Amino acid sequence: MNSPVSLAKQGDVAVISVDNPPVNALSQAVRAGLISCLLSAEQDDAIKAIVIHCHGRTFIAGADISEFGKPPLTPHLPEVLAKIDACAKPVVAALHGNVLGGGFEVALSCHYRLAVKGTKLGLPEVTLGLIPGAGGTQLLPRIAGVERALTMITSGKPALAESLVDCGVIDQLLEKSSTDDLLTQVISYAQELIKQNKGVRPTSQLDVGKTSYALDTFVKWRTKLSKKARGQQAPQCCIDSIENATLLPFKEGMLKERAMFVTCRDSSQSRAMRHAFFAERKAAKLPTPSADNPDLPALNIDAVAIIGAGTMGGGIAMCFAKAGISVKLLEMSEENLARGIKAIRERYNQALKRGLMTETQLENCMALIQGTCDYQDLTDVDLVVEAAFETMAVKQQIFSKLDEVCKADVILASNTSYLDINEIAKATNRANKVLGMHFFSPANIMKLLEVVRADATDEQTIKTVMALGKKIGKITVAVNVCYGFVGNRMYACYGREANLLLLEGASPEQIDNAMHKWGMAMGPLAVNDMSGIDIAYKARQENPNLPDDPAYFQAANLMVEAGRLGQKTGAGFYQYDKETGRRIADEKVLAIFHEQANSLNIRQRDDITDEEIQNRLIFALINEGANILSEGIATRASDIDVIWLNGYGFPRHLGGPMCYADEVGLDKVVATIKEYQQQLGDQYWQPAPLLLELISQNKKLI
Ligand code: T1G
Repeated sequence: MNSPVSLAKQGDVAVISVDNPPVNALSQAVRAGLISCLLSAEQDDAIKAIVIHCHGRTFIAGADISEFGKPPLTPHLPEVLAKIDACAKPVVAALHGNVLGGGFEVALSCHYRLAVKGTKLGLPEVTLGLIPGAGGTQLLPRIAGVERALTMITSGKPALAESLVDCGVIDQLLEKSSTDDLLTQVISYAQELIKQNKGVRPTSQLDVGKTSYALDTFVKWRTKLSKKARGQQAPQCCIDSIENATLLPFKEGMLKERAMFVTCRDSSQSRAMRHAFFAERKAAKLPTPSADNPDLPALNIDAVAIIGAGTMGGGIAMCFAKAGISVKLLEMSEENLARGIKAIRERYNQALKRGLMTETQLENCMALIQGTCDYQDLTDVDLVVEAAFETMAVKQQIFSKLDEVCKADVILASNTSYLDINEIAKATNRANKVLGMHFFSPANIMKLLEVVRADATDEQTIKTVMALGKKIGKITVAVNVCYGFVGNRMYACYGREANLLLLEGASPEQIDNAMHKWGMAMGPLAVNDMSGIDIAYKARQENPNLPDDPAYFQAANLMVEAGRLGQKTGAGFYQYDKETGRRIADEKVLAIFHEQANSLNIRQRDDITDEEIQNRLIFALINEGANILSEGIATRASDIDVIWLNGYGFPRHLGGPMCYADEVGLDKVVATIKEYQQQLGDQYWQPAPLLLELISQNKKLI
């Protein structure tokens, strides 16, 4: 089979070209090809300098992640980089696109680096539960200094080439051009090196520079990341390995880095985070055969309308404007419209203050958002997202009006969190163009978009909206209709158990602390207080199929009925300090729950453990997720993980509820569910048939 790496000569410059689409990942063939071509060029006396470049849209974007978890293949990447570093002739990297992970390590091992403006360079290994495994923690500090290395490696965030010139990572920036132009310019640079007799610059021989960082740097970074990346192993290993670069000779630092990389690579946290990486990309692909049908292309969406300029409607409008799509924002009154547009500008200003957008970008986004109170202004849009009140009557009225004024092929989407899209579609004569686009609050921040296919939704509509979701920067998952679709249906089970535990004697802080200790960013009751306990309360009022159980979400109902809606009323499951907004445990709620428990004959217990809280909330998620899979509401277990990782803050280093269930062991999950069935009854704790089936076949969910 042809090697993805080839060698050519331009005069006295050797050109090593990598061509391994789609991202020139460092597969075994690429690693072997690099070594072979490098040795040939090094042994060729006619060659005075060597250039490494890549075909396609990017320089090497990293190791081939799909090889992890399989028996490692030689040559290992550190061996390749050692040969580049030690090469007797100057090696120049020609960089474009996304120079990430092992790709950046290849570049750092080269003696010179030229990059097209806009090139992104980074070491994202930590986002996969890894540390750079081919010298990144030893090379980057030697070129860019300790602080820059700590920032880039522990965050995993790439930096633009323009910002890496001063610190010496990039030797020359080149104008945006084609890959060929880039190569021509880099060859000229190499020829200049030869003319000026500029030789090799092995990075490994650079000194980290003892004065380039404060003595308490590593202590400070360990403390910071123990909070910011709580429970994660890889960020701490990154710090340890970068500190080794300041303490040990290069070779020893490399050996210790490799050992830590292997430990991380073989950890459950990295397996979970690599699963998340591929699951998100798989979710973007429709599981239907028409997904690749060229006769059914996704439609162009150049102009949209958003119905409702409230928190959700405004956030959704921001997503489209940020992607350069014009937005008609419709409200029922000029006053509501003005308030909504003002709120949008304020939220964009927050992004500006955080350096996430420029003043020009902000004004361009605002210019793309046109307010109106007249449906007649919507006749030229390609798609509408309705984000109005969460009642079926209101939505059907809006969809009927939209059906009247919009062009025949316009897609009509609802942002409903729970309601039946099939019922909404009945208000139109275009049910094939109606579906759900369920955004998560705040819509301009949260990455998840559930694309809800109704019975009559046609393939082209689904395909169009899946592509549109990616265009506006969302992680999209196609799901089918049921109450609450996938995420919220599972979230109701999670919240149900939290509410029942309150009536059984656990306090809000015990439940929240247990879930925080388990890995959730915030406990369920603090989250309820933050978003408003009345939101789900109103949804339950609209739900005709509530379980026949007077205790169901009764703790939350009592809070709402007592006017304790959460932070917005100064009290909910907790009290909130008027000055600081700080959350304070409130004995009053315990008395309310105790009284309710007595009236419902629920035995209050003082032996509720953190483990019981954690298992009841998380195994309730797992069990409902398995039922959702059996019913075909979600088509892949990995899709359910993508929803929970990106919509509900499930810890990424645990991979999502389905991945976590496999890690715990389905037999243990089911055995615990059976214990709850004995202890708490059949109503909520019947093991999902799919779990039983997988155990009998010795299979897993993922
Ligand atoms: N390995 C294998 N496949 C990869 C890959 C990789 N590193 N990166 C992308 N793909 C596949 C992806 O699954 C998809 O496949 C297709 O390429 C397009 O990807 C030794 C140990 C580069 C910014 O973490 O961030 O190096 O679905 O849809 O939106 O120290 O891909 O088409 O079949 O994401 O244009 C470090 C991961 C690895 C970079 C492009 N590198 N990739 O985004 O395309 S660890 C990374 C990305 C490492 C060293 C360590 C993005 C991208 P399919 P895509 P995109």
